[in-house]
Amino acid sequence: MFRKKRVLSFILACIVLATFISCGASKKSEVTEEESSDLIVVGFSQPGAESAWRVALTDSVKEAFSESKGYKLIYKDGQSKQDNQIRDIRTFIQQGVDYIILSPIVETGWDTVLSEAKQAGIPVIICDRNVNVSNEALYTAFVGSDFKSQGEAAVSYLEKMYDSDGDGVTEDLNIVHIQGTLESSAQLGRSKALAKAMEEHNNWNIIAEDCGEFTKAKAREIMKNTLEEVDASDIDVLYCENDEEAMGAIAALNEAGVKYGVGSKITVVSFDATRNALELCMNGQINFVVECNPLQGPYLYNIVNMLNQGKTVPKITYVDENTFTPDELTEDYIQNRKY
Ligand code: GZL
Repeated sequence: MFRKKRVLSFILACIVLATFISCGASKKSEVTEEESSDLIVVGFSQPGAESAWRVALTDSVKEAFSESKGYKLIYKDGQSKQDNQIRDIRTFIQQGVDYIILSPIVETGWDTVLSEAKQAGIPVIICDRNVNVSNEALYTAFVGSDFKSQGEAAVSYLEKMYDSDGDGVTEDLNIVHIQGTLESSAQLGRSKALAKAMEEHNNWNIIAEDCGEFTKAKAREIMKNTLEEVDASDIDVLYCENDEEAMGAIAALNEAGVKYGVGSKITVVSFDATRNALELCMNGQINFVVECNPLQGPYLYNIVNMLNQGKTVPKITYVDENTFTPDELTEDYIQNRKY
């Protein structure tokens, strides 16, 4: 009898405990739901995660729009497909987010979905790469890079490097050009600058050109194929439109035992300035790096904050960027960088 009583009171104690815990939990979710309804919801559509640079941008935006700052960020990776990004933006519209941040994989093809966001009264901020739309009012603001001047920085480096007597006439140049995702602003700006230089320097020749999709693997393949078609001793410049591509091409040059970088025939130029690439630059494997700043979170945060306060925001905000050569770099400097 006594034993039966003890089992019953034990079961009772368990029931009481379980009820108490679930009350606590629902109290917790109640609070969170309450809190989350006060949070400003931002939908963030990224083209993909193709590079260390892209990951740094994602982290920067996640850090800027944290719940502790009153925001709820819904992050979507478009898996390198525009259709996925368009689908993700439509989902944000259905979810009734307060703002949409879009890093567009390519420049065109956004008019329709941006009109839908506008009709829904949701401000869209374009970040990193730009859009080319029929009506600029389809988006509220752009935060990102000036890719044309990035390309021009690389070209003027080559002009200085190959115009040793400063008479404006450079030596003959054979260039291997590994492009980024075609029709993306980054590719268009970096390629256009080189194309313009080709017109101005009729002794500059592009001896190989292909699209590396901003990835290491694709660039390595392109460089490997190029070395099968072109004699390495005929290459003067390797113009890679991001660090991943430069590192891929360098891997192929290493495999082929071809020398490159400072003190050798092949000058390597890259874009982004991620830590790994700056290491390669510091030790002379990459001659010149044009920075593309992925720490765009704080810039975007300022824009959204101003919009929250009903303030007018600048249509275009270019992020701060730099260029690097080996002698300008130290291990300390590189290790202290966020990306
Ligand atoms: C540039 C950005 C590019 C980077 C690449 O702003 O869009 O995409 O240069 C990345 O690393 O893939």
